[in-house]
Amino acid sequence: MTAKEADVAALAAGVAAGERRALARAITLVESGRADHRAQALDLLERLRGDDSPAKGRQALRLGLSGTPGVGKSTFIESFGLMLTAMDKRVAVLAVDPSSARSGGSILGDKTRMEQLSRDPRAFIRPSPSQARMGGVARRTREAVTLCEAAGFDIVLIETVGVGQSETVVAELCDLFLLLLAPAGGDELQGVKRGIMEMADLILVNKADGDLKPAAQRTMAEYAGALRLLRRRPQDPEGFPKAMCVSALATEGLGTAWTEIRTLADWRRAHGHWDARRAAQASHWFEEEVRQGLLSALTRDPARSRMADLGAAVAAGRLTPEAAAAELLSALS
Ligand SMILES: Nc1nc2c(ncn2[C@@H]2O[C@H](COP(=O)(O)OP(=O)(O)O)[C@@H](O)[C@H]2O)c(=O)[nH]1
Ligand SMILES: [Mg+2]
Repeated sequence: MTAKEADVAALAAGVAAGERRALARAITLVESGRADHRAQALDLLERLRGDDSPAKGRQALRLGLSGTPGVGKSTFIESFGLMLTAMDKRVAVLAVDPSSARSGGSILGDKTRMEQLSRDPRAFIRPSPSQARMGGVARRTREAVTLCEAAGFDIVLIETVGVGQSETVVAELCDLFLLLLAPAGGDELQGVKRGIMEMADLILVNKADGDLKPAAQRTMAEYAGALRLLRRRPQDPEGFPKAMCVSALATEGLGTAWTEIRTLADWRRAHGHWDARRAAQASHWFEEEVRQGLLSALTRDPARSRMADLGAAVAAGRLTPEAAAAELLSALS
């Protein structure tokens, strides 16, 4: 065993033992763009899946959580997370944040709203990686989810800011998708895109407290109506997807939300939908890796210089664009 392999083996042991520092280092490793780190990251993930790893077969409940800025995601994660850790559950929080390149990571800035949870020894909060592009962030987040699972976390919360594209990505990472909404006037219903409604397993109308309570209840009723109009999905038992009211601030409705989540998760496990979804997600990420790998191969030699030569030939009229593309692609495959 080389020194590097021994390092990775030690890291795998640390992750499998549930050590938070080892987990943080492992996530940093999978997020790295360096080729040697990538090889180590793949080695690490393989070791954790291996027959002799204590982490083999561990599964967390992966919960996606989406909502526009200000609806109360951070406040919800704090309250909901603390409720779960008080039940002796271990909770990890990750983020897919398409805007983090500019803001420097949403969760990091929000740690003030997750003050207690971030100090809780049963919790692990990881800010979203900065700089990388959307696709890249999501691919590495999937690996981070896997690492949290291997570290024995019971629940992995994957937060995203609702901007359309990121929900689709998070839906490919989670077992259940929660959509957090704020109380609003009737015409706001159109503000949530149909495609996002169709992804939701549970719609939580937050801020159902004080003066906002009646508006929250109206909003909830409107969404419950809208959900009934959607096409029935095979992965849902009677009554799902569901809309309900919560207050993250007053910690109301969170226990009920947890019960609904477990009911749905148990039903899907019992009826084969859980495994089927994970299998479909694995295929999706395989294809995504291939696509991204091919795109990045185009930015490196020999493909890059071949592309430049062929591009010049096309510009000079010596080759048609189609013939040049076919030539490049056949060299790649
Ligand atoms: N009244 C009320 N305010 C809330 C609730 N949850 C969050 N807020 C407030 O809404 C604002 C945005 O919350 P935050 O958690 O940062 O939202 P995020 O941008 O989705 O992460 C803050 O001022 C919170 O105090 C709630 O349940 N009730
Ligand atoms: Mg926030």
